Amino acid sequence: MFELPELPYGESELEPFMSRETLREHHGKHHRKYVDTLNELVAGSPLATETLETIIRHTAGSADAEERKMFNNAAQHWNHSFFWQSTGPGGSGEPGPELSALIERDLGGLAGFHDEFLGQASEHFGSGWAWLVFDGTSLAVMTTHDADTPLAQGKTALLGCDLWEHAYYLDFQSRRAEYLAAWLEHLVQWQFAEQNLSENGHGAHPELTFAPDEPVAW
Ligand code: MN3
Repeated sequence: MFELPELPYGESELEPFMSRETLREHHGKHHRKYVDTLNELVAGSPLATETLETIIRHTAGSADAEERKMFNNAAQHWNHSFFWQSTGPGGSGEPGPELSALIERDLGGLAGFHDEFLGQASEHFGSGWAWLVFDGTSLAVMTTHDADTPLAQGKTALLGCDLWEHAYYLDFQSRRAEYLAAWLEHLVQWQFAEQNLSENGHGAHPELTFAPDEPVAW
């Protein structure tokens, strides 16, 4: 059984940038629903004992309607778990030297990263996610639609931010750019990005990190 990971901080600790009400809805209801639905869908299926990452890779791009549902819920579980770790109190500031050097080389420094991230994420049409990724050679900013995830595209995610309206509507109404600016300036956990780069950034694919019956690592 997959489980909803606990938030690595208290529900009020991201205020005023992300409210307790938002986290209660977003983590406690939206994310929980993806986990519950995923468990229902995999029960009794050949994928029941597989890891989350294997389920995502196996069902990505499937034409089968049941597998599409499984992909959507598995990827949303993965994306949200990743988002909670990308986000935290006392965030932003500057990444360490290795990641800073890559950001300088590939994105024109932290200001360039902010511009690119804010631009792509603001303009992304509809629901989805914004990411900082490493493709084995260089860093890039990208967005994915709906539940889609860099994991399914063979890219290493370093940071991820939820662009679904449920992520910001209670705090910012429809002002997505304000939500993104607050996230970039106050909540980004560069240590998490560095950890992802050092653990997964040197190969083409991130390694499998947890099995269904193990406690979720994040
Ligand atoms: Mn969400």
